[in-house]
Amino acid sequence: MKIGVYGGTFDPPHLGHMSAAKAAAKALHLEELLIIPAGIPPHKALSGCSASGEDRLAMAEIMADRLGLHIPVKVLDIELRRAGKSYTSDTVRELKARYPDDDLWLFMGTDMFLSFHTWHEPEAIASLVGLCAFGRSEGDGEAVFAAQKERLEQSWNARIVTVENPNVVEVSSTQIRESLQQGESGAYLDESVWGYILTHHLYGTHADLKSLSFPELRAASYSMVKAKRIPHIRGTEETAAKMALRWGADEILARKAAILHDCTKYFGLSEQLSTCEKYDILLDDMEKTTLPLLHAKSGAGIARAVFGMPDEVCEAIFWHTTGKADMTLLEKILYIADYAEPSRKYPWAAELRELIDCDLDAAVLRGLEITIEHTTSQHQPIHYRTLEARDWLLAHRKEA
Ligand code: DGI
Ligand code: FE
Ligand code: FE
Repeated sequence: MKIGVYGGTFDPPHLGHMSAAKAAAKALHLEELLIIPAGIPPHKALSGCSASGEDRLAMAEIMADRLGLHIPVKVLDIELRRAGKSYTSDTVRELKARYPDDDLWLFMGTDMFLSFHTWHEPEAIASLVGLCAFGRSEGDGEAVFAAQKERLEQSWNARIVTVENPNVVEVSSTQIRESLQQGESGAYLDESVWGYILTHHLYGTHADLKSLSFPELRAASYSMVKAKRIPHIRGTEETAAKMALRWGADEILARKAAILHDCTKYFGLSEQLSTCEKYDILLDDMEKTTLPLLHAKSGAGIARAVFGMPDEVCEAIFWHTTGKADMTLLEKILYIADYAEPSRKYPWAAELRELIDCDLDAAVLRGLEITIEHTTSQHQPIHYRTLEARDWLLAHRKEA
């Protein structure tokens, strides 16, 4: 199997890294990519305001997921766990022991490639892996690499591939750290990586999480979830905003509730339970053991305690999975926008999209019935709040 190896400080990972990784993965026809944040880089001192290894690992995980490559992309902490300087030769030996039968290709940018012969044990590296050099600025074509390529091929029999990157993004982590420190927003960063930086106050940023702007709040929420959930969150926000205008609710609150509604969706059971405990959220016995129900509760806790959301928003998030009897307008809007947003591909989504414009209660009722049918077909118990919500609407709703 052909495996790419992308090491770096990733302090922070940025669009230049992502564009290079995509171009190299495509050019080499990789079947897997390993991203390896450096512990103590041998060639440069970490800057004064650099992020911890733990944060760089977390940001690398976000980048890996956001690459959108259709091959496995794994982030390894082998250099972060190793004591002393992070020598690539040690890393490559460790990888070769792990992947003895695979064809490993080490990524490097122009400057690293041109100084390759000065690295620690370059010959050993070249004997174990292929070298994949990519340009870091627009002028870095074949000509820049040619002499060094020939030299390494002749002296050490190195296997070398140079990659043209038509979408090269010319930026460095140093520039990004400086602009973040000066309070500029996250140019050249993936939105979710920027959200991670903001919520963890990295690189001298000091955003007040309780009064984030909309772009900041979106970035913060997206940084907590997998890439594949982001279109759903965007769709829920736009649907909720339109419904707020249609039914006379506060559009700002509808957007805020939608942006944060699934922010804890990927927390595991123990993190869900500890989050609820931390924010004094009481759970019933069924909720304690039913993972899909818990993100609404923990999400409401984080919306209030971390992001300073008003009660109406927190309540809408709190009830967005089960619903409840006698829901407020905002609660109904979030509950049903979550089902009817455009990225939902279920056969019944089209029916809901029509209903949300003409009969809000009928739409919520239909959503509840669909949940009950779906949950029953999965042989899962139905939460009593879901049944109460349906029964309340059956008894009270005004026919349109
Ligand atoms: O978070 P989303 O996927 O966007 O949507 P959601 O918050 O409505 O969660 C849907 C999940 O929750 C789905 O897996 C079904 C589950 N669910 C909803 N109501 C009930 C339920 N599961 C059980 N066991 N009982 C319920 O009443
Ligand atoms: Fe949800
Ligand atoms: Fe959702």
